[in-house]
Amino acid sequence: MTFTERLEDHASRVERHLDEWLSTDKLGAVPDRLLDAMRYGTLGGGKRFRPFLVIESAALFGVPVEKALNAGSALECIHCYSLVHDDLPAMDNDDLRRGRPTVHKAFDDATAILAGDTLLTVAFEIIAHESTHPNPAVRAALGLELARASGGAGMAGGQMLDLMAPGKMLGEADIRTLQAMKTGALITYGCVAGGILGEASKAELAALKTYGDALGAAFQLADDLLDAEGDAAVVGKATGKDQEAGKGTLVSLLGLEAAHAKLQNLKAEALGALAPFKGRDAMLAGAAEFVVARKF
Ligand code: GRG
Repeated sequence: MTFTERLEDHASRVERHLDEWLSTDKLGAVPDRLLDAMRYGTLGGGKRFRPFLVIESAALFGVPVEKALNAGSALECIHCYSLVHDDLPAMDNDDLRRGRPTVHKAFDDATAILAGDTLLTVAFEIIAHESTHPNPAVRAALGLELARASGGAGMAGGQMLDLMAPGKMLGEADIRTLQAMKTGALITYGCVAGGILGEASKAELAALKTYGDALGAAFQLADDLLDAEGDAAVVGKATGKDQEAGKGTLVSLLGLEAAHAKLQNLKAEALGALAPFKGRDAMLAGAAEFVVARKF
């Protein structure tokens, strides 16, 4: 199976799993409107790249796909919550997401806030459920790392730094820190979570973290390059949405050529970190190639 086929195959399994979890059967008496908004913001779109990382990192240790679906779906709930909140008028104020109206446009702002809040809590409900792993210590480790990745020193903190960025002269180290928190932390978590599920050794977990950190940085840089080059093609210079908003990106700081070179270096770093898994790392290596080559 090629990388793309595997990505799509896992995405359909994650979709079905999320469809099952986001129901009153699993969650209890969630009001219809809230559940509808949560389902709207989560189902029917997205590459499901983060669950892919959980599933494939776990597979390194012989964990079958179905045993990684809870952790992968929990991570996707956090990702979808972040998108729902990021799209709100108080943040990025976007009308479209995944090719259709954002949750606050399809419902209303208050419902979108609650849908995001509830997806965040559902993630931890899924992790804590005994079907995630028979060993409670493994479930606790998954929950602890997920809280760290998504919280104040992770994604939410990175979003705060991003909101404070306009008007500041951020240097390369500041931008890397911001992006590692805002975007990278969940990607790194995806890789480390697979190792936790597979009861990997400390050295193996460290290798997965190094791989995830480089992959996350590459993911954000590729996103910034797409943003810049989409507009650059029209106006002849890098003026993407984030740059118009006054947010520093590595592309605006370094220029297109150096940013492309950095992207290649990050890919090499990610691939290098997979050395301990030689012979069984094809899908994670494919993920690094995919991130660097992606056009959407
Ligand atoms: C609101 C707490 C809070 C955090 C928001 C995720 C995020 C933090 C902001 C999104 C801003 C953004 C567009 C960043 C670029 C990288 C990114 C996260 C892209 C979207 O992820 P994909 O490409 O999306 O995996 P799909 O739709 O495939 O799931």
